[in-house]
Amino acid sequence: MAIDHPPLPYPKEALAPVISAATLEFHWGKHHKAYVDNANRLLEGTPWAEAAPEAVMKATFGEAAHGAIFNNVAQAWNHTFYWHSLKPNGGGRPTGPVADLINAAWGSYDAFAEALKQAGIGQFGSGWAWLVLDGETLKVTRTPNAENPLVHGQKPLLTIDVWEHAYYLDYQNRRPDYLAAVIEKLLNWDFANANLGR
Ligand code: MN3
Repeated sequence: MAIDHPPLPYPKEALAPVISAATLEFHWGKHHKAYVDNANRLLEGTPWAEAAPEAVMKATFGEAAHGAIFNNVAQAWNHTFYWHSLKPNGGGRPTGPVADLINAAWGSYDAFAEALKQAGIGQFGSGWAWLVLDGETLKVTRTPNAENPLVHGQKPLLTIDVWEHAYYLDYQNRRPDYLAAVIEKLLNWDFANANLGR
């Protein structure tokens, strides 16, 4: 199964001013595309050439000999998931079943939002902040580099990219400001509910 580079689910200008068209032009058009191209090149001729990306991630995670395959396949997956984790005029309080699970886990939306922001701030260097389903409970987690919660048996519901290329053109070094704005204005709760699947 070739790894694909799907179009953004909205126009490049649609997330401004939180995330500019220039950031999406580079982030989706160059960074994400490079991961997809590298993943397909690296997978060619391996036992995983026809495998689903989730299966490739689980098979190669933590295997030093397959580090490049894991990194590029996971980065391709993570970026597609990230684009869908955002939407124009999103953010703020969740709706649907995920709202009840957030209240059960954190007591309030505000406590959840702060936990997600702190996960992104606390990820030293490159990585991701996630909302995941772990068993029957929602958790906020963070992963370094390309790592994806699927390899730990968790189900991703939403993610925020905290690599510098995600925010540097718009926020320079102000990662907390980027996180706050994305959480307040862009998170796609419809996508979170669809991933929750209940
Ligand atoms: Mn990125």
